[in-house]
Amino acid sequence: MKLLVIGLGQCGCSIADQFCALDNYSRAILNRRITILTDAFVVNTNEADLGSFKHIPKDKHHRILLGTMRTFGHGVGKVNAAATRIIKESQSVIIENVLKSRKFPEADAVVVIASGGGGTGSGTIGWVIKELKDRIEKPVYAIVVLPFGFEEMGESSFAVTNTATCLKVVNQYADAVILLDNEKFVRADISLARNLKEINQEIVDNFYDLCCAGEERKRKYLGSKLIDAGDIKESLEGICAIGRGTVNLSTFYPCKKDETREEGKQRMSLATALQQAQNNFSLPIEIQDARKILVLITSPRDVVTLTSLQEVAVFLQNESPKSAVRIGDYPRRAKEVSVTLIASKLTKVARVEKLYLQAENLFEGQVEILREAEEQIKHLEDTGKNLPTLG
Ligand SMILES: Nc1nc2c(ncn2[C@@H]2O[C@H](COP(=O)(O)OP(=O)(O)OP(=O)(O)O)[C@@H](O)[C@H]2O)c(=O)[nH]1
Ligand SMILES: [Mg+2]
Repeated sequence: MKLLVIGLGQCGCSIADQFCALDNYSRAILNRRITILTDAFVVNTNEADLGSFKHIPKDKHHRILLGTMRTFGHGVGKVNAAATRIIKESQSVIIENVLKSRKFPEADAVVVIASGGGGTGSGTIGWVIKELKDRIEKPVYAIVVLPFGFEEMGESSFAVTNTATCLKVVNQYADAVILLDNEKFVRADISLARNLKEINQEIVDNFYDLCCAGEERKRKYLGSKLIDAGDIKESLEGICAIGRGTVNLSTFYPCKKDETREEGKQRMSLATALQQAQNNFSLPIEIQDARKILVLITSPRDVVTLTSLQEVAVFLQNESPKSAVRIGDYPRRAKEVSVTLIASKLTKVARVEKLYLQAENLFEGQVEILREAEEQIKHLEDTGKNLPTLG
């Protein structure tokens, strides 16, 4: 599956840049030589941010600055409504660049990425997706990043109100919305910058085998149950979570001395990788709330037997009886088993419900906070009213 990627705001742009890094890695002569991106664009209202990416082409068609007349290149300072006003005035700039992209016809889908908590990405992503859906026939998927817990504190958290209002629009227009919860992956022992870098790498790496599997041209690497763009498109719907687990096979692999023992070890590795994939879901979810599941097992060819495929399918079907499960294999990796798992069309998402309710309370509280602030400021000014005025 080949993607065209658009990053909006700082977070969206950083993840789009990471997608470009993954594409470079995948295309490398010493690696798979598979292209997974047709093009990548970054968009921001902040000029300085646009200069900071390593892998996105450096021209102004790929690094798009919006709203200069309103922000003078300094961003919207977390006010997502201001970003929405800007995108409504200038969104065709993005679409025109996308449509002019040389390999656009080869893209199977467009992926638009932003954080919910910021201003630019959060305020623009819904409207960019709407315009794309109006103008192109390809599926348009969103990746929306949910805030860290510490950003949700206080009675005026932009992160909460921005994320909630962003999700409301994105859910309405995107073919599927993959949520990535920063809070789920936060590590207290490392810097914020390193946290963000690792989280971005983690989310993007989820797409590596998934996108490569259907683009593989060498017969020896074709799965017996191939997962290609069609399966992925059928599997992605509504709110989704994605996760991946990887387990190293024994260094003695492929030791054939004791085949039964070896097979036992391989099945154990597969079970562990599957469990890890569930633990690594980009969002806290209950898998029984999914209505569609996609699972791709990447491993050396002889590791995945028909029995082990069946075992994985039966396990997931039992865990999530109402889901349509699609399963595939990709005989590519050496000495490791990797499981990529997508839980899609989620019917309950506690994290999103909580954000919506929290945002509603904050919006209600805002009116009172503003009224009280004005009253107190007025009181402060009144206290000094008898002082002489300078000049
Ligand atoms: N995972 C991840 N989260 C990020 C990254 N950068 C920022 N965030 C999160 O995104 C939110 C802030 O959004 P930004 O993308 O910085 O904001 P923006 O869209 O540029 O909007 P403005 O700066 O307000 O114009 C916060 O919740 C951050 O925790 C990143 O590189 N990776
Ligand atoms: Mg910014």
